[in-house]
Amino acid sequence: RISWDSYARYAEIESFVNELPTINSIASVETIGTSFENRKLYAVKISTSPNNRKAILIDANIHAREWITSATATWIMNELVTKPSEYADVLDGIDYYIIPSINVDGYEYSQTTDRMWRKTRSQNPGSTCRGCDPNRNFPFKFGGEGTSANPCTDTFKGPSALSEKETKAVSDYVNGLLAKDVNILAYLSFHSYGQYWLLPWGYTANAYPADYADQLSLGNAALSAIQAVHGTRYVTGTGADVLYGVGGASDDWAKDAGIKYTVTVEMRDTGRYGFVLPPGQIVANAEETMAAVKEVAKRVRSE
Ligand code: 0X9
Ligand code: ZN
Ligand code: ZN
Repeated sequence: RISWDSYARYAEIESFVNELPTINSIASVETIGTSFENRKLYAVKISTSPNNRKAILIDANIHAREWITSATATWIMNELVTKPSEYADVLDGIDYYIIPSINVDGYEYSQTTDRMWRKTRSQNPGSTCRGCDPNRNFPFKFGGEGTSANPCTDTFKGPSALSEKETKAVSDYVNGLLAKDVNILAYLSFHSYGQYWLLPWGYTANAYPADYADQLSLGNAALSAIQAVHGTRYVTGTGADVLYGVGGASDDWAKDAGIKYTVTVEMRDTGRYGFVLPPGQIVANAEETMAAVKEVAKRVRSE
């Protein structure tokens, strides 16, 4: 079992997700692929009804060093699976598809060798530098703003879109759900840090989808919900207006694929500890994130 008073190793995350269906049959686990170093990649579905309903998809840990994101994803799973009646307002009418860690090789490397590792761990032909930035490796605006062609940089886009087994697994999984008519209305990509609720479009500044008013209204509702829990203040706006333009990111790719609400959630903090968020903040961060998820569920349910 994971305790959420420290950051779990990937082996613990694996045994945790595989245990969930034995705790409550509302959870089911699927292996969605394997990593470059052959670790299994998982998605957990949490659903209180056999009818194919509206769905929210969550991914975490695209970036290796952003440990709080997988800790939060597993905490959310645990709450929903062990206390479903407490979370009736989250579970009613909505199915959850949660990927607890995408960049598992990078995550383990950041645990054992280099705490600040960000990328995957794949080998780049002709270079001794490893990995590419999975959040520059998706097919939408691949190679655009904020991306690098140099394998030795932290924003290396990779040799081609979906060159990484990990991004390919996510893309295949999401496309597979959409092909099965799973009605994914929201896609939350968990990152850290900065306390931002980033909306599309993120590939360039001053670009807004036609439904931006809806995006912003959900963003503002999420901000209030987050602040109500522990007073934590987030900022919302497009990824490119608030931070910087990024091509090949998962958020814009999901929006382009037709998912209405796509958000990059940059969790705690604003820089005091940065990526090295003390484990004592895991639960508080997860609680306020759950409040935001509840707000998203409320919105999605009425769409
Ligand atoms: O640079 C990123 O990939 C994200 N920030 S992080 O510090 N977690 O690396 C922000 C991506 C926001 N999305 C877009 N701008 N498309
Ligand atoms: Zn990130
Ligand atoms: Zn609390």
